Amino acid sequence: MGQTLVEKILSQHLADGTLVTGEQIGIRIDQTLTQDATGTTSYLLYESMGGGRVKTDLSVSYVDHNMAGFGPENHNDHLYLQTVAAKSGVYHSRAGNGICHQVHLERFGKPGATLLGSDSHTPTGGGIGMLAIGAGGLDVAVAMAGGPFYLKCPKVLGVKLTGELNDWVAAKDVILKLLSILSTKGNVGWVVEYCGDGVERLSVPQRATITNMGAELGVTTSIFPSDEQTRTFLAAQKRENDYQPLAADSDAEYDRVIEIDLNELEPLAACPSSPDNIKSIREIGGLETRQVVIGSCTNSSYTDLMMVAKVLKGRRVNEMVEFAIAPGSREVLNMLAENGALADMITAGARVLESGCGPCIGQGFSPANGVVSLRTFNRNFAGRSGTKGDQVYLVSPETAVASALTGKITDPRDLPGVTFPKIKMPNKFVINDNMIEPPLDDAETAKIEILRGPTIVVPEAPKPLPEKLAGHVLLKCGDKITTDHIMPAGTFLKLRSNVPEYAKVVFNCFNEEGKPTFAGRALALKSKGVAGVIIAGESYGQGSSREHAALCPMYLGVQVVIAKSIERIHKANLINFCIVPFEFADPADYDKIERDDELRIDGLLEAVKSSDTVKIAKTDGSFEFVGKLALSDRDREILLSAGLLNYTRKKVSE
Ligand code: MIC
Ligand code: SF4
Repeated sequence: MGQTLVEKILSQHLADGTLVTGEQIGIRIDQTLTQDATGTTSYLLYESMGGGRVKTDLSVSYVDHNMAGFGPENHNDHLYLQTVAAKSGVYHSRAGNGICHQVHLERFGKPGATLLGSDSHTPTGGGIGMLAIGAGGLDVAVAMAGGPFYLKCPKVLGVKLTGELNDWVAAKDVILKLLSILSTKGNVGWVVEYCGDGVERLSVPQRATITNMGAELGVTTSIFPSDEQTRTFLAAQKRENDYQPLAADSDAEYDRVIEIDLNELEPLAACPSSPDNIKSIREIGGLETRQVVIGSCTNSSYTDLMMVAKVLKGRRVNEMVEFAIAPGSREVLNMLAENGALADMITAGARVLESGCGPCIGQGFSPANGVVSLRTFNRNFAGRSGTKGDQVYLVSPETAVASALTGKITDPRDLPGVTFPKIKMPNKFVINDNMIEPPLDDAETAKIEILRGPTIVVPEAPKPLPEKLAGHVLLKCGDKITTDHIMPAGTFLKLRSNVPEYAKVVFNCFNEEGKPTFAGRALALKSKGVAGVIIAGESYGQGSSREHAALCPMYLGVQVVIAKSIERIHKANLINFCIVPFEFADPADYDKIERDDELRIDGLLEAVKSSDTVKIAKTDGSFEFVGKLALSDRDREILLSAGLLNYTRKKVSE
């Protein structure tokens, strides 16, 4: 039997274990990326491991999330990241150079290579045929130090694309369609591999939109073959040497196959407030909108924005709509500026934002109360925009620009008098890497002094697990709790390098005015030696890779999470910071535990050592249930070593 592309890349990179579905494997990581909001912790932990020159082929540190600079925190982070990158042999892409995933695709991505990134949208690199995986910053630090990355050998879902997209139907509609089929939960342990003749007619930026938002499925990653489209893109980036053709064998067998006929797709939207709440634009058309934003790592490529500029040329944005465009990279912005497209956008009434994450992570442009905001982004979790009760719809750039002109959610096919502007991939991109600082030679590296502003605080190490745990249920939450619920971004994002400060807003969305906060209650218990416990429903920890969603609760004394199910990256982060991730053996037991219950786990340490289950009891003796531990041997060792940092130090000294 032939191999899938995923199997081929995994077997070429296998460093530990055997390629048997569901078994734990370690793979060699060729490239890493970090961004500023996760990068400072990642590099602080990398330094704690001993630092030195990275052992990967290539590592890049990007600044793209925290750029507004209200107060000194952001700039302190940038200076730390730039100097620690120089000290570690890491490329540094400066603030303003663009969003990590877009720039990495343009300047560094390489078919067939593995990429580990401290950002959940790292799978964008799958658009160029990389096996690109999102992880916590500590996992990325280990990879920079030359350690393998551990994951469960995935099941491979073949998504067979046939036909061709019709005018005004976009790559975004492909991934929205897939989200409508698979939803955001229940896909842990899968990788999506695209195949079928429809693939040939999708450009690299279109493929990257699809693999990018594949993160919302909760899969490990998504990947496209590397073919003529890939070669053309790399050649236009003056990187043809990085090209190699790659595809699954013709007789490869997938664990499941889904077929999507591109011809049958229509413009879609993810409605508030989940990326899998999909409706067709025809269904929701006519709804008034007051804000439209085009950008983010999902939809801000040159071809996307040229299409937008052509539609806007000679027209005017609806007077009731605030309309913004954030180009994905400086390369894109430069090209739009040079060919006049930028002027067309500005003339039409667009506000041009800098190349970065911006509104996608609540850094400004929050919508007014009660209005519909249309965005080309990948996430619309409640409140992520910075407005409580927000109504964010995720759409393609085609739908976004059409709606910006009419002031109503508009199917772009219904836009009167506008023919679809087909944008060709340029033969040559305008390349200018002068905002990327390359690694230095050893003599220059030795002279670098790492700059650490006072807002950069080395995170506290986790405490070893107790033999028996006396715990208190600090919070009971429902299904699909995202890491944005656990650790809000927006105005708090600038606190990422300062755990004691950032921890104050853990689960802020559940805090009630005039009542003690989650953090306050947790710290009070911690001071009495009582462990914090979180009870959750399905798909706990969806979304971002932010390890702060484990690190900050750990700082507050949380030692156990008991959920119906936990998402992949978050579960790894919990283990890395020595929080034990239990699942309910019987999901019905979830209903029998309430906030403020006292729980005992007498056999905690023994269970972590060697058992797949443990008894958990209410301290008053009224109820007992079974917690399931789905852990690899390595996970157990990490927990027993009080977290990944200690575990790695131990391994290095051995
Ligand atoms: C996001 O899109 O949620 C982020 C912000 O890029 C995160 C990373 C972070 O929280 O810093 C992600 O996707 O992993
Ligand atoms: Fe940035 Fe948004 Fe992409 Fe996250 S999803 S990397 S915040 S643009």
